[in-house]
Amino acid sequence: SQTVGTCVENPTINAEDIGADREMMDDVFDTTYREKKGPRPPMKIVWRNVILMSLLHMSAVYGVILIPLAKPATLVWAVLCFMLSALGVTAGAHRLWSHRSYKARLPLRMLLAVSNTMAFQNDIYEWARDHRAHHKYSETNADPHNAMRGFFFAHIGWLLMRKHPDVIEKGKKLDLSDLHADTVVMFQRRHYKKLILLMCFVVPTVVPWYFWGESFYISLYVPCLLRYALVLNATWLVNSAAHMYGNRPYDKNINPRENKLVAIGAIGEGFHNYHHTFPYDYSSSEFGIKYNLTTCFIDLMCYLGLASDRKRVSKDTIKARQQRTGDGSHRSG
Ligand code: ST9
Ligand code: ZN
Ligand code: ZN
Repeated sequence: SQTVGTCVENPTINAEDIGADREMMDDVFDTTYREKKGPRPPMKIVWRNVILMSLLHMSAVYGVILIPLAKPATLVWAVLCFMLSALGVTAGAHRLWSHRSYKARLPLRMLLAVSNTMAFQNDIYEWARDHRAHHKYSETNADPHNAMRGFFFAHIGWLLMRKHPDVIEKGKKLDLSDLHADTVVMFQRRHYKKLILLMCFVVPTVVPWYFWGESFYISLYVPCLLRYALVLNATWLVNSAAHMYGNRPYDKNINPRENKLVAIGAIGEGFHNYHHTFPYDYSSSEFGIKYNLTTCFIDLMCYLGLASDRKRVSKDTIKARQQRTGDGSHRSG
């Protein structure tokens, strides 16, 4: 098959591998990009973020201690909030808005934006902009959570300091026209502060306290703060652990790996060697719904007529790629 676009320099990647017939292509790894020479600019720590993240994680530990005192309904609610916020990130910010791996009708986009706001991981626009940079300039200084800077930086460190200037310079050249054209994305961005206050903090806390008389502190520390910290860390593990530990059956030349534990915690987002090799696959994995609640959710939405155009990589393309560039650890299921 023919060699295309940014991959001209890499003869092992072909048109099917990158889904070259897509409308949005700025999540494809740019093999021509070279890290700039010279010393890294000084690290500028943002102490406000260090303090807030420390407080959040201390509150989460307190939340764990309170779990045995919580009412069963509160625990069910906490799990529901976890699932909703997680789907807002995986099915929403990630597979829909960053990669355009399927299409979603307005009611589903609204639901995903509400769930995404509950996850408070920056607005969808900013998340997708950073994420496209992460794929296109993967593991260079233009990747916001460049895993070459170590586990801590890739996990949380990148949110505690100013961005590397290369992130902003290369990020400004990304095609984000589809996000600008999405009224749901732009509405969420415009009203983000008010909306996170409501969806990430007020709703998770007030529901158990008001509807079944849970104590205010348990409502605040378990479904709100502990749940928020857990969703954040499950997400960050994709950037840290899944860029370091696991096999590389599809491309041994890149660092992202297949990590089943991360996949379970991140509801289907741990098959990261596959995902960086074929970023447009709506399942983010070769194996469909296996360990992949997000794929189950998108399939259900399709069944209900709220989603369509799920993009999938053909078995032949996967096989050819895995034989050409894989590390030999590929299994068929
Ligand atoms: C959070 C995000 O946690 C997590 C994302 C994880 C991604 C995971 C991906 C893995 C795959 C998916 C798996 C999902 C699994 C889910 C599992 C669920 C169970 N391009 O940022 P600023 C420009 S957030 C172009 O302030 P600083 C732009 O003009 C947690 N331009 O830079 C921008 O202005 P504007 C909660 C860019 O000053 C301006 O620069 N949130 C780009 O260096 C300034 O931008 C926090 O903790 C770009 N890429 O500050 C807040 N970037 O935006 C953390 C920037 O107006 N953030 N520009 O257009 C901050 O405080 C700051 O961003 C900072 C950097 C201090 C980190
Ligand atoms: Zn990655
Ligand atoms: Zn991705």
